[in-house]
Amino acid sequence: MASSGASFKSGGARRKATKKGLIFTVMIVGASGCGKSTFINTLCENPVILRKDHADAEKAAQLKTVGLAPTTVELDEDGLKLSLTVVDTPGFGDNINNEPAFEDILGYIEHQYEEILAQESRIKRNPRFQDNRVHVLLYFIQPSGHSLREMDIEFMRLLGARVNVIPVIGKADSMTPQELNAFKKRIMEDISHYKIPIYDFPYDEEEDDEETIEENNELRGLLPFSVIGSEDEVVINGRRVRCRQYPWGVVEVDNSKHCDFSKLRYMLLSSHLHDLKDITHDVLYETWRTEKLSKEGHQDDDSGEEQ
Ligand SMILES: Nc1nc2c(ncn2[C@@H]2O[C@H](COP(=O)(O)OP(=O)(O)O)[C@@H](O)[C@H]2O)c(=O)[nH]1
Ligand SMILES: [Mg+2]
Repeated sequence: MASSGASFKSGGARRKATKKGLIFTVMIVGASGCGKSTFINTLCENPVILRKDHADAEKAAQLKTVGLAPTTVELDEDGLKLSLTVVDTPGFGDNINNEPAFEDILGYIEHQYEEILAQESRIKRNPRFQDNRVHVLLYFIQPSGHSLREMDIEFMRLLGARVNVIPVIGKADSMTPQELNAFKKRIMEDISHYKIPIYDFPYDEEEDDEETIEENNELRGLLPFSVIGSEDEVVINGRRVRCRQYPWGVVEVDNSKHCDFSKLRYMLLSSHLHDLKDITHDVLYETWRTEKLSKEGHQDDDSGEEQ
């Protein structure tokens, strides 16, 4: 599968939010120190994740292994209640052999699918059952200026078959705009060369309206999103802005001239939230389910269904 559900329609206001609000889960993966925890706090607009440098020694020692740490925050996005769960993966990529970390993360994602399958097969549904499927995985690429590392390629290839993967360049303020553009271009060349299945804002030329097509093309053109994280605010011209301060000036998190953070946040939590959820259910979960049941030797009576 080159792209997660290229035949899938995007957008579309089909679903009503429940009383509890919409449920959405994001997983953050990438090397230590590339700004994941800071990004999560910036995304949630709350210090939900204790950063390494703030944490006590015990916590830091714990961070040396891959921990899968889900945190849920309730957000209000333009009047829409959103229950956002962010799964941090501290310790990823810190070992010489990262296969166990890949397995842990894949295991976590597939475990949520197992739970759904078990729930679907019950005669009486559990009313308190919570769908914990991961709707999108943000893969942080270090701002090295080179290209993808072997580990990045392997990881995204493996996980892209199970979850919507969106590549992101962390700490984008460590590169000049020219360096950043060249780096983005090289990464996309690698992604296409190695046929890495990422979420690339799929649309249907025939079914989708012009506006959707244009928006998706624009977002696709930004891939991989460059992000800057910060928990600090300063007042500039009477406006409170989240930024990183340097002796030569400030870089603003929400300024689209400085990085793609605001566009990424809007797309995740607003414009493409339903599309990411739909692809998770209709394509990724469905593929996993079919593979699993065929492996176990289940057969439909009316087999003849073609994929
Ligand atoms: N220059 C720069 N530094 C950052 C950025 N985000 C985080 N940092 C710093 O990088 C270090 C590691 O960040 P952290 O969020 O703990 O990374 P994690 O290990 O991936 O969770 C901290 O000192 C942060 O203050 C960023 O966007 N730009
Ligand atoms: Mg961290």
